[in-house]
Amino acid sequence: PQTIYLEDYTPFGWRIAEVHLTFRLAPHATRVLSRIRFDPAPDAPEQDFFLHGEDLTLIRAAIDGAEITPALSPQGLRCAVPDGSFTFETEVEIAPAANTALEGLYMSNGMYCTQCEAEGFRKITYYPDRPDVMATFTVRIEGTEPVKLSNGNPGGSGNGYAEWHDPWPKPAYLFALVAGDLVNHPGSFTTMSGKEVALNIWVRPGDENKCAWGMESLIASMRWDEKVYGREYDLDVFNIVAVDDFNMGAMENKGLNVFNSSCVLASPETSTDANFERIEAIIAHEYFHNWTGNRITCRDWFQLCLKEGLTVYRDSQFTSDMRSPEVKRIGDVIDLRARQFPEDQGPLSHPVRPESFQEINNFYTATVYEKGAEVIGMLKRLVGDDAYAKALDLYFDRHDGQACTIEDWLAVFQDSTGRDLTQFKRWYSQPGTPHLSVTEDWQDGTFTLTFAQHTPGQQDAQPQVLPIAVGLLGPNGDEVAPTRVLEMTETRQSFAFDGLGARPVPSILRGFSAPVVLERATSASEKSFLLAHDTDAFNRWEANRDLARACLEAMVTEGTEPDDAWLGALEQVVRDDTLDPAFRALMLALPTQAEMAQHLHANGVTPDPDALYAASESLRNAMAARWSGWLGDLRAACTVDAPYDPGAGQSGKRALGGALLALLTRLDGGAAAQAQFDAADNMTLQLGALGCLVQAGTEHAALARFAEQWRGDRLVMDKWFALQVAATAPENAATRAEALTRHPDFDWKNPNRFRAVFGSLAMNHAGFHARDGRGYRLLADWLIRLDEKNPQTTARMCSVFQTWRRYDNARQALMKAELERLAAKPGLSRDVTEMVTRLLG
Ligand code: DPP
Ligand code: ZN
Repeated sequence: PQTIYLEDYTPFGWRIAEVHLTFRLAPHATRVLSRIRFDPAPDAPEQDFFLHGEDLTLIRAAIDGAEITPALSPQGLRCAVPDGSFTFETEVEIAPAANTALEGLYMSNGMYCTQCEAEGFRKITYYPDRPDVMATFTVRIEGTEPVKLSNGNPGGSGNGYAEWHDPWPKPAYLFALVAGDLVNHPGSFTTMSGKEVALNIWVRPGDENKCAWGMESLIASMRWDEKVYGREYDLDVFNIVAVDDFNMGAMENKGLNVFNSSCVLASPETSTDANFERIEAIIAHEYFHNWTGNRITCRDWFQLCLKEGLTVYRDSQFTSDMRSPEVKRIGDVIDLRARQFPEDQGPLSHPVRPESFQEINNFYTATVYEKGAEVIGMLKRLVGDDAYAKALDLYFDRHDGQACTIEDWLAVFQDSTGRDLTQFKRWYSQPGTPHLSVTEDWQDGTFTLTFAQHTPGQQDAQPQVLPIAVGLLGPNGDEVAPTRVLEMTETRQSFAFDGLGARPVPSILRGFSAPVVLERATSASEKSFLLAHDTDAFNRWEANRDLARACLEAMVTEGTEPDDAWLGALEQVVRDDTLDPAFRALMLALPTQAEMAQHLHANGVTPDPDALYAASESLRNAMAARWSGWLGDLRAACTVDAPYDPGAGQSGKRALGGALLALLTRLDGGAAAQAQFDAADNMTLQLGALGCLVQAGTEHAALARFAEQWRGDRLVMDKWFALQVAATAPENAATRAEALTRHPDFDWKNPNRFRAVFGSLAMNHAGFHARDGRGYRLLADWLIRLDEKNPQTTARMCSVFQTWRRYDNARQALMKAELERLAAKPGLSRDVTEMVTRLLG
């Protein structure tokens, strides 16, 4: 496969004012007619006329009305064109019903839909399919489907046709078309300047009762973006469509967002609190893209973080405002460590702005998205909130309607703050997770912290700009120096705090102010002190997490008993009614076995998945036994006596109650869980109880009843598939996953269902890493099979092998053999070829 390089960028030789498209829909033979006016671009280098096009049957092509015979290749079309402006017309035929890759125009349950990001539009018609070519689109859809949607505002419609016009110039990746037998959940929003916008969530008949939350979240997002960023919506309508077969979470097509149904449909009976929160966040994310992504887009795909890092950052601000900022921050850091750290520290490591790729779909990663958002958070911490707000105003003013680069983004900050961001820019170009070590010194009332940074595995890494938020606590636990952001720019750098009466205890990297690994040799007693007293909620949680990791590490490597002192300190927090229940639930959650494997590996210890599983079980049993006196009462106190509400208040209580139930189950063999399961009137309680029963091994009847109750609900059945693989004992995981692949409802071509089984297998750490290699083999068998239908989802799932070099030689050999078996498969997709090559490289 060909490698594309950032440094090879050249602008397209023509400009497009307007695109006219006509679709004559038919499942196996859809005709797409396009008429495009091309004008020479004044500053572009001279070049051949080339349009992308893949899997298209060309019926006819013409320039200024005269038919031509262009040269065709599997990548596109080339032909001679006149010197000045000209009109280019094509008619192509495509087969959406045969499109299982779910890129371009495809069908899901009889409904037509599209996914064009990143390079799907070239599977619809011949076009310069690159984000820096922006044009207005006029679209006519002909077909018998009752609902026919595209971007922009509705135009004429009548018997068998509908027209749409999008007045905002956009790149082709934001094109969308949907047609089918759909029903809508309507809403409306009045913008800050008094414009009325019609809102709709379009779903399959039967799903109408699952749209209210999505609509509420959309309206909240629109209001928030006006209030916080001053951004107003710019069309007469905003449509969202739910699609069952979708590779990603959702897509921000202009005025017509398309969502994986799992990321928009919600009802209390069928969705958990976590689902509700995630839906709220994704609706916001896609809506926020209207400005950060659509009005201002990316020059090329290397700049993906320009829109994604910023939009993830914006959606995290939104969630913090809607819920608890502390809880959101802790959740984000858990997620960053679980998904981005392994990527950054393994063979898939790449900069936030990659410099080369073979298949861009492989770079929709946690590094581009989540580390990209961390970089924005650091920038804001460094320049301050007011300067950030000013810079964003300038960004929108200066670049509206343009396709931009990271250089443009940073120039806005440089120009509006006067700050030199040359060194800061390394965050976009240097891969790897920096490690930050710290030593301290105390003399004559002055406390000095000396930091050193280095990035393991990256020989060429230059020192990064690190905003290190630090506060100091006095011996009695009072804060003696409030949070101050230290700006570290050197490899080694000291910062002094003077005028102190007694040696303080430092609270370092508050709020996780930079995405680094903090290496600090602190005593357990100091961590317990921070756990008890830190005024920074994140660091309080972090102290607990450190203690939990240390405890599990000692249990695994030295065979010690669980740490009494820590459990005592943790108990205080968990039972402290003045604290947010959601925070207490997070404190109660142990590091996952995968997190422990990462931690041990960083400490030079080869992780043994079986030993990690055993230690985590025995720690949980010890917690349950030790706290048996109050677990039941505290759980009872978490009961919600009000109609279901997915907001932070109730869901925090249910989260704590659920964590306590999991411990109680270790004492009562599942009696309380069974009772909760039987009485549950919402999915959070029902699924939480079922998970406990699976863990206890007493789930048989409940699983059957659950399946009976929810047979007709695809999204709930995904949970049924996922839970039994994720929560079962490791020795059963692969067997169970394998058995589920033979279940009549295992529709493996549906990405959600495939991920339900195999994503969950990978999450069952000791089960996936079964010593005999069954887990690896089963997954590889299915990846080989799925690649023929859906390369994108297959490639995405390959990343579960990214940590393969952490494990013992025997497991490494087994994983390597499976990767080599995948690599050797004839006809392997470009997507998976690139992934496997990088994994093995
Ligand atoms: N651009 C999309 C998103 O992140 C990709 N699925 O929202
Ligand atoms: Zn996005």
